[in-house]
Amino acid sequence: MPHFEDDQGGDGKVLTKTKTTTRLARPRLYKVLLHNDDFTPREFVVMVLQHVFHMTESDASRLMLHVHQNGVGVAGLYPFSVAETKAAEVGSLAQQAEVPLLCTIEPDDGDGKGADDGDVN
Ligand code: TYC
Repeated sequence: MPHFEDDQGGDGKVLTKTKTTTRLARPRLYKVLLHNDDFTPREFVVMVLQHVFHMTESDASRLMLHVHQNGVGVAGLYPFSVAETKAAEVGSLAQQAEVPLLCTIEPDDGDGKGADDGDVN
C-alpha cells in the first residue's frame, strides 16, 4: 500500500495512508482419540476408522492394534468442528451397533510428545 505524506495537489492538503497488517492466529487443532474396551470387535473398529477417518485397511488395522495394546490412540488432528463431528459419528455408529467404543477429542498441545496416545505429530 502506498504511504503518501507529500502535498499531492499542491493545495496544502496532505493525504496520509497507513498500512495495517493483521496476523491471524493459527487455528487450534484437536486430537480425535480412540479408546480401548474389551467388547467392541476389532473388525468393527477397523471399519469405523476406514469409514470416518478415510484410512486404508492397513493403517486402520495398525491403529486399532495400537489402541488395543496401549489403551488409546490418535485417529486424526482437526479443527474443533471437524474433530467434534468425527467423534460424534464414531459415537453414533457405536450406538447403532450396540458396542461401547469410545471416541473423545482434546486440544493438541503441538509438542508431539507426552502421553503415549500414538500421536504422530
Ligand atoms: N479390545 C478390543 C477387542 O479385543 C478391540 C478394540 C480395539 C476395541 C480398539 C476398541 O478402540 C478399540 N475386541
